[in-house]
Amino acid sequence: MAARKTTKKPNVSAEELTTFYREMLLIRRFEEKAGQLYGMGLIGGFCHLYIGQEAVVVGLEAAAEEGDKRITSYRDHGHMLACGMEPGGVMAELTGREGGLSKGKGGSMHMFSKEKNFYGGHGIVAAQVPLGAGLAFADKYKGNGRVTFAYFGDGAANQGQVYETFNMAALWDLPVVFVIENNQYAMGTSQARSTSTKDIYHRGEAFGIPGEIVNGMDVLAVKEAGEKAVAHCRAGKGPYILEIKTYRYRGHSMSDPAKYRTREEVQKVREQSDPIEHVRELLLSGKHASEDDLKAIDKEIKEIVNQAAEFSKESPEPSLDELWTDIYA
Ligand SMILES: Cc1ncc(C[n+]2csc(CCOP(=O)(O)OP(=O)(O)O)c2C)c(N)n1
Ligand SMILES: [Mg+2]
Repeated sequence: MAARKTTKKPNVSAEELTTFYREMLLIRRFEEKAGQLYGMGLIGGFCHLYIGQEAVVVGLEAAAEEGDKRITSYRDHGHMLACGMEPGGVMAELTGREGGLSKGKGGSMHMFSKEKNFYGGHGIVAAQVPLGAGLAFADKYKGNGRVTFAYFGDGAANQGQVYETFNMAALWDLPVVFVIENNQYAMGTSQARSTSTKDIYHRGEAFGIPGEIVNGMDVLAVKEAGEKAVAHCRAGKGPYILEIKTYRYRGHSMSDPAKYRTREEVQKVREQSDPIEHVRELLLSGKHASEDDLKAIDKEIKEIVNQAAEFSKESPEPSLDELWTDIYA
């Protein structure tokens, strides 16, 4: 686990730091609320929380431009919030209600937004990787200069289809950033038990795809690496791999007893590397914000999340007529 301390002085404005703080906090509070609603029986099925990994998606979104695309796994709520999808629509989808982004018919793992270029939300491990390359292929074909971020986990990185995709993406110089969110665990297996090497991005070398390791607990480091990767893709040089070392604080999903690691391990990361605490410290030590300013932001975010939760409870169940809409048959 990379420590959160940055050695160099951050080259970032107060405004941008505050935005990072706000965006990461929104994801954290949203996920905590989702956890509560799940505990109350208001969310059914699977629910994979993103707590601890917030700096990954917030940093990369800061490197993205209008029209760039993103696609990810089932651990997707943070990605949706970070690209600007409505918290109420996401939460109402979790509770399976009409106001949800998939009209309450998709749930936690299946949401999309054409407007925000968010292509899901995929429950099959690694399935989003070839789909992401397909999105990049379309953009290359159209010559529109867009880049796709294809996110996947350390566990997913052991799937064969990832390497078939690497081959084609490199062969055709596709503008895709492969983002390995290495949170050190798959469903119930640590990376050490399942993966032959400590670092995964090296596997790109076999296909001629460059890549690097990034400290995923430092949003500034993520943004910087993201900009480099995006510039590489936009210059027509083909794919790039970012292996972002991060950590998930909660279980794999809400039903995971997490017996494969100790509470102390989780506590240590929370205390020493928390990505939100990192930005909070930068804001305070740089005198960009006072404790009161941050309290006001906390209050504002809490209000947004409470409203999303209210909406997700009040929105009605989908009508039976909806059973036959949005299907191929
Ligand atoms: C093809 C396939 N195999 C197995 C599963 C069950 N499964 C769901 S998530 C997961 C682990 C994936 O771990 P990782 O890629 O590290 O992502 P993380 O959950 O850590 O974000 C597994 C094995 C699945 N959904 N799809
Ligand atoms: Mg993982």
